[in-house]
Amino acid sequence: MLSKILINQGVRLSLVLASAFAASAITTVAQAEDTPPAIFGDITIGRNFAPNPQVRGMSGGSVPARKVAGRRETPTGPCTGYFDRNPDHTIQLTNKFEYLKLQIQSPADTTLLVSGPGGNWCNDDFNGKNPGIVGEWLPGTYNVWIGSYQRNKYFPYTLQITEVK
Ligand SMILES: [Ca+2]
Repeated sequence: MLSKILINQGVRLSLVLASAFAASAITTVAQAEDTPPAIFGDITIGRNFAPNPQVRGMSGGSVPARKVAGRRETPTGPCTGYFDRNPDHTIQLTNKFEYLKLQIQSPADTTLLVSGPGGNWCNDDFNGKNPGIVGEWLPGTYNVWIGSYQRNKYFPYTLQITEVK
């Protein structure tokens, strides 16, 4: 996890440097950029939440997904790839949702495990190579892991939650 955080800071630093460079070249560029989503951020949502929460992170780790999940297969998909031992995010739902969609966007092929009230759910390729989970969610705390296919290979991703079908 520590190495993932350090990599993230490196990525962020290079982005800051790149945008500073661009700003000096094009002086009219507005400085009021949107605040980027938190890295390894946690999410708390309740009824009628808005906007759709978004957090970032780095996928992967050294532990096979099936060991973290305690199984190879779940109703939402296979437990594949490698995770950290500790979750990348926690999500708190203050009420039940009849429908929520949690989706990952990454340039790499990533995997997903969500563990919370009612069980463990894995997924691999929900939308292209990006994993996601949709369905009914009970209130409570969920731990979320994002995995990579190769051990100790880290890839940037964005996690988003929406009620939009
Ligand atoms: Ca995948």
